[in-house]
Amino acid sequence: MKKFVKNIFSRNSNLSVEELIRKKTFISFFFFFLAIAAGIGVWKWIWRQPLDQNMSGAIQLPLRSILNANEKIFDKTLSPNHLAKSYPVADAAKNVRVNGNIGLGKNFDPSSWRLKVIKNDGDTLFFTLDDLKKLPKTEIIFNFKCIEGWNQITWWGGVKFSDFVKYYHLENETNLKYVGMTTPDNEYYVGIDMPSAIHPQTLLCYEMNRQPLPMNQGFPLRLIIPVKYGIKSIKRIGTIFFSNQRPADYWFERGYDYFAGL
Ligand SMILES: Nc1nc2c(c(=O)[nH]1)N[C@H]1C(S)=C(S)[C@@H](COP(=O)(O)O)O[C@H]1N2
Ligand SMILES: [Mo]
Repeated sequence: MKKFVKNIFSRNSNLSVEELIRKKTFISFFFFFLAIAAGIGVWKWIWRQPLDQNMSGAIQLPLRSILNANEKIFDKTLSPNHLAKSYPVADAAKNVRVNGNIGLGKNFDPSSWRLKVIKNDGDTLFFTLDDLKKLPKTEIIFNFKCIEGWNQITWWGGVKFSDFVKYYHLENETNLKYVGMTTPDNEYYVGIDMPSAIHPQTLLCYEMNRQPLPMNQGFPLRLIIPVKYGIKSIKRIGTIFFSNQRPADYWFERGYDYFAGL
């Protein structure tokens, strides 16, 4: 044993082939376990760190700083400035996946639904689905991507958010930095940066596969925002508001990236 320890620290040229093999094997394993221990150490350290209280309060500060760094790189380079790829009708899924159902409670009364838009002068506007259908209709077939890892090519129709705000002269509102949207029961809510909201592919959507939105897809109106992950495509919009502060965001509060850009 003493000899073996001595061999570890002696020059390779003084060792027999067998001793050299034993030495190298030992050193490899030593660093292998050291790397594992370091990994576990860093992992434990992260979990002991304080939460990002002034942000979401949901994840440890070191993890939040990594998300913030990513955000600096990708926020400006990706989402608002590019078009998501579109596909032919033949590629669109017939059986469209239903994922989240938060905010799609059973107590919903379609006949009393109105889209509520809170203006920044304090005025509130209300729209029926027919009001929205009178505006120019835009369709998009794109690859819908969920942060959980699945994706699906799907076909949607509605009015561009940018057309909607133009038509109803919401310029004072779109000069602000963010749009907030919530379900009628306020159970699900998203915040969207304005460049992504007025992106030409962002729709207030009322059709799927040329049919009215099914209930579980957010009837009567959902957001379709192809430059973001699915978490931002809120189903069943009740209220829209505008702000320079980041509106509350359901998945941000649970530790996800605020922008969720693609
Ligand atoms: N109201 C509401 N909207 C929602 C969700 C939800 O749980 N509730 N889930 C989001 C997530 S995580 C995804 S991936 C998409 C899924 O849309 P789909 O059900 O049409 O596939 O909706 C988003 N919009
Ligand atoms: Mo998702």
